[in-house]
Amino acid sequence: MAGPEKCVVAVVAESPEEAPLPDRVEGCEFRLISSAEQLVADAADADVVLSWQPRLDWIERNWGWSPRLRWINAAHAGVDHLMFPGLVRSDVTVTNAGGIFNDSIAEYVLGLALAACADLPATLRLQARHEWLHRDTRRLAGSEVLVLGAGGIGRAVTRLMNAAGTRARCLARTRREDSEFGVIGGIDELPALLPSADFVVLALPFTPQTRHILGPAELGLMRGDAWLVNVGRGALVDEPALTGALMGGRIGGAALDVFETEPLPADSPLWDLPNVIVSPHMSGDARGWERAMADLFLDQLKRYRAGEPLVNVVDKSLGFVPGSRV
Ligand code: OXD
Repeated sequence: MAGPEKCVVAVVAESPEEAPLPDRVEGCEFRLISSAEQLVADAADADVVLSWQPRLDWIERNWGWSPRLRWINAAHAGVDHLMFPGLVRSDVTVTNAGGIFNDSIAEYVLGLALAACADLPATLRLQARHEWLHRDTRRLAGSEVLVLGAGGIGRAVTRLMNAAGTRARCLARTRREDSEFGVIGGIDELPALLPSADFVVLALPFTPQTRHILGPAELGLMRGDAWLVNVGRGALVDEPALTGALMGGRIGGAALDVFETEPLPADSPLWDLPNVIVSPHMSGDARGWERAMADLFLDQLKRYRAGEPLVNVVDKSLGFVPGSRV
């Protein structure tokens, strides 16, 4: 993909401070776009969009606003918010933020699993009430962990969980040999594997095929003391079925960083369940992520301008970067 002589980059962000880009890059002009109207008015000649904020509504609603558009770079791991028919059918390239969040998310998942083992949510509640109540805890080492998703994030989670002494295995669309893990299981093995898992971690891209991959039947196969950790997308799990399983004590608990509706509505019962940890879609956002994201984009921009292949290219027919290890 050869970049044009002069390259206009529409940076879809709330403020200039949000995306730490340099003031100028030779041959490129950055334009901050912070409203749908501005996209049309100020970026009608944009060659590239850096979608720092996932404003699908602006981009889809105004699709075709720039006849020069060649490439959209999402500052996110998941690009489900961009997979609307007009863009999927077009020859505009989409890239994601592959690699930026892997290790932060892996550490976050490890932290959540350890918090569940230490019964930390109950300890914090008891502490707030000045109550001294001894309980036994649970070891993480030796636990069986199923990680759904074998992209960069799923792989980093599996690696770190194994380093912490768990027996973690990664599952993907289809079973295959893997040079690092020996074998990556297929999602169709879930019914056989769920009944013995201590932890189930969702790190899949959200696509029509992965929607509600954990539904009532799968949740019903989980152990009464198993925990679900979701760092993928809320709709990977049937949220009402999950809420029912948690309320009925049919699974041990859930650490949820993503939800079908975000922000999680104030009246969601998930907020108040004692066996649920709710966090606001922050599992990958360890300090410094913005700098790493900007550096990745600038590197991609250099490739684009030099006519070199971009990395992290999304297969729009799948909705994710296939075969990604980063
Ligand atoms: C995501 C992200 O895709 O925050 O969830 O990057």
